[in-house]
Amino acid sequence: MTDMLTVLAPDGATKKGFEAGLPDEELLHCYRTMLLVRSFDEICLKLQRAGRIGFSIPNLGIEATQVGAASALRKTDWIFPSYRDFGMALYHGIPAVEMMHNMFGNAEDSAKGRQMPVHFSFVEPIHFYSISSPIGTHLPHAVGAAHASKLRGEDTVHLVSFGDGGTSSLGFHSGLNFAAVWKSPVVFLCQNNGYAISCPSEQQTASDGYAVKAEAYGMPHATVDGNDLFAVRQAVLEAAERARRGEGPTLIEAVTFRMGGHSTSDDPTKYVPAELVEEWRQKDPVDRFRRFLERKGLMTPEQDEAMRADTLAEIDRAAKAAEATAAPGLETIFSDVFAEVPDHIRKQGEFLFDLSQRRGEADAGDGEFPL
Ligand SMILES: Cc1ncc(C[n+]2csc(CCOP(=O)(O)OP(=O)(O)O)c2C)c(N)n1
Repeated sequence: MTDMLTVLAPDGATKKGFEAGLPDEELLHCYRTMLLVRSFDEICLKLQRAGRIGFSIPNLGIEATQVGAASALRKTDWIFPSYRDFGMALYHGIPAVEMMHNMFGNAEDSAKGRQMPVHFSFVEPIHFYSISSPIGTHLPHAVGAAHASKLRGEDTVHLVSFGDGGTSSLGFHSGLNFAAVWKSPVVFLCQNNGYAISCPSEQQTASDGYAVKAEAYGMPHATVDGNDLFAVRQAVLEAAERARRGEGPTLIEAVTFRMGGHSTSDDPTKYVPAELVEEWRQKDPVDRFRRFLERKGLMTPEQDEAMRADTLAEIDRAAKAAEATAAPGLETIFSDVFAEVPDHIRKQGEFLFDLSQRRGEADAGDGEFPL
């Protein structure tokens, strides 16, 4: 593999001469965001096991990649996330409750309960494009959006994040090819977390890593330690600056490891050797960053404990509020598609509302057209 950029050692020491270039409160915000992601995971796992939500995606081990990358972006930039990018949303101030509304698919969910859980989409405070389940389809979308913004004369960067498995998709090829030819302002962030569900990297590609694939498209690339928040941040900052200067896209490979299951439907003990998980636990991105903060005098064990309790309470409140929010109205099944509801859809709607009313499930007023 090509040289991998690392700044922060597992014991929290940084390379000689390294300057984080971030104020103390920003460093603490990065750490708190990673703790929020862990709390979100923990609570969602319990909710899913208790049958109160249908599904969730764990992020354990990937937090520094998400937060390091997000910290290098401006609020005016666009994020085209994978389904394992909770930290990017939380870092930019998307309230946890907004994400929980999606997990419960309730009336406050930005997709009105029509999406799977974890398929967040937000417009404010950062443009967070809807997560799509089909692997790799969002890469050409990001390139199209970036090209449009370039034509408008903006200096917006579009970061698109995907897994190692995503590099085997058609979207990866067409996305990278178009972006390089058009010099689109895109940062391609490949999160190489070792596995695509149960498919290990050595069965995913015969290349020497994933970053090198950029050479075939005529695009610069970088390989970074994905468990090192500063390394990811530095690579994304450089790629974003290049994009803003009009010099086009970059492919970054963040080498990291998913220490949990692919999703709540997965059992990784069936295919991930326990020794490998233990090896990566020693490089845990959250512990690493905490040790850095401790060395800098910004965090004591007591403060850490208090912050952990605080983030867990914040996510718990968010989950309770979302669970207490009503389900989307019946009419949302039919709304937002046609300006004028066609006759056959109207008939189906009337049949459904009538049935629901007879069963005592619909509220008065539900089902009034036009929707
Ligand atoms: C086009 C397509 N093929 C297959 C799947 C099923 N699938 C869901 S996630 C996944 C693995 C993706 O792995 P990777 O891109 O490495 O991301 P990671 O889950 O490791 O973050 C697959 C094959 C899918 N969602 N879309």
